[in-house]
Amino acid sequence: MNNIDSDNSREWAAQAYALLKKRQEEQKQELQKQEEQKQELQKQEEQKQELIDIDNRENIPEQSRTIAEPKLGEFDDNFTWSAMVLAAQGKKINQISIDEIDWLTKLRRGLEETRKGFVTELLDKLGDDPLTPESLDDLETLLIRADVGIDSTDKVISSLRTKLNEEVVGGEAGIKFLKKELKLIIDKPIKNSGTDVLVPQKGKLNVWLLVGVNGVGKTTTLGKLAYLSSKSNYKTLIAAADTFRAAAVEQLKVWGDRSNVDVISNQSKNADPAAVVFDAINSAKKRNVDLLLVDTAGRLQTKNNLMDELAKIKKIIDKRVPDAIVESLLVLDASQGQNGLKQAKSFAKTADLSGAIITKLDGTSRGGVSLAISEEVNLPIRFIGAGEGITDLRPFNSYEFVEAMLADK
Ligand SMILES: Nc1nc2c(ncn2[C@@H]2O[C@H](COP(=O)(O)OP(=O)(O)O)[C@@H](O)[C@H]2O)c(=O)[nH]1
Ligand SMILES: [Mg+2]
Repeated sequence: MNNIDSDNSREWAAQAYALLKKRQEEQKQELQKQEEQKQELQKQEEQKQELIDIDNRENIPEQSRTIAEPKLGEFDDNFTWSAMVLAAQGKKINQISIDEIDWLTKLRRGLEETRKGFVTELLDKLGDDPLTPESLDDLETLLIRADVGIDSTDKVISSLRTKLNEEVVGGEAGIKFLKKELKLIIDKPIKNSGTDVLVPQKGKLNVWLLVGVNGVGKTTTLGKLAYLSSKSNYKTLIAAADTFRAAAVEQLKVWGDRSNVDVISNQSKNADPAAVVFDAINSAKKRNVDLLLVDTAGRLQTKNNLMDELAKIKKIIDKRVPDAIVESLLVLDASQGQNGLKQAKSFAKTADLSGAIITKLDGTSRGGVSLAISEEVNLPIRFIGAGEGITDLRPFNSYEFVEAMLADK
């Protein structure tokens, strides 16, 4: 951002805040009005039917499956920073939503640990002085410590070195240059894929397989994706193809319930995952589903089986819906750092991946691993998760990610 400290952008943020506040107030009043009307109607109904059966009335499903939408917080540094990140991407004041502000606030907070041993120290070291070869050595150490990976670090440092040979680079300009270089690294596989943001294609069946080792957050991510997808009006279905863990189906059903998405499963012990996918595809075709999300097992100790299983699932999809658009998304836990990178490399060898989803960016100091995944495994990052809540997942935006990772407060 080139205008981060200018009065203009603070003024801009203040105006955006005022507008959101007003909108929130109006929504509240509208909801209240609706509630009053509903109560009035109910009262009239009750008066009409004196014989109303109280028990039955209690059985009417509550409409309270709604997820708590994010609320507008204080007009503070978080808001201002988030608003400025949006402004720098060309958003107009009236295009900003509380959802976006809430997410950016979460992302920046989530990356605090990654940032702590990094930007703060870097800024301390650089101060306002121009960059020197020694400060590049420091930067190199910091990047490696933040799990950015050797290859990405080398790339960034050598670009900086070239720049230093040509001109004097001040501390602030150095950070700006660094952000640009990091963004280039993350953007490369995204550009190569030809798709900036992954969304289901309308008029076709899109099948997204979530793969990865146990505990990285596949099922949780799938739940969040189901919510995002159905909220965006894609007809969505879930296939519970992790038949290995008994609790996996129940866990998925809870997520499905929250986002009003059906779950296709097979309760019998050791059911064949490919058979579950088979059933789910039939069901998806019948219902004209846009997006079928497939949860898979992730036990590492029997890795060959796991890969065979994935291959079998893919074969079924190819056979049953040859024109389906299939995405194999590797889910990675950012807090596992270099270990996650190793997993990614091993999966990439055998599982024919098309993208990555990075989870648990909240509270880890290893958020930099996202760069290593882009550079060393060449996978486009499609979504990132920063929390256990249903709204804590968003399509990946490299600009926002790098800004959050290197935010200077
Ligand atoms: N803090 C945090 N926890 C997460 C996130 N995603 C998943 N988890 C937690 O990680 C644990 C394992 O998740 P699960 O979805 O069951 O992983 P799976 O074995 O890959 O399906 C659960 O306790 C989740 O709540 C995230 O983005 N942030
Ligand atoms: Mg799971």
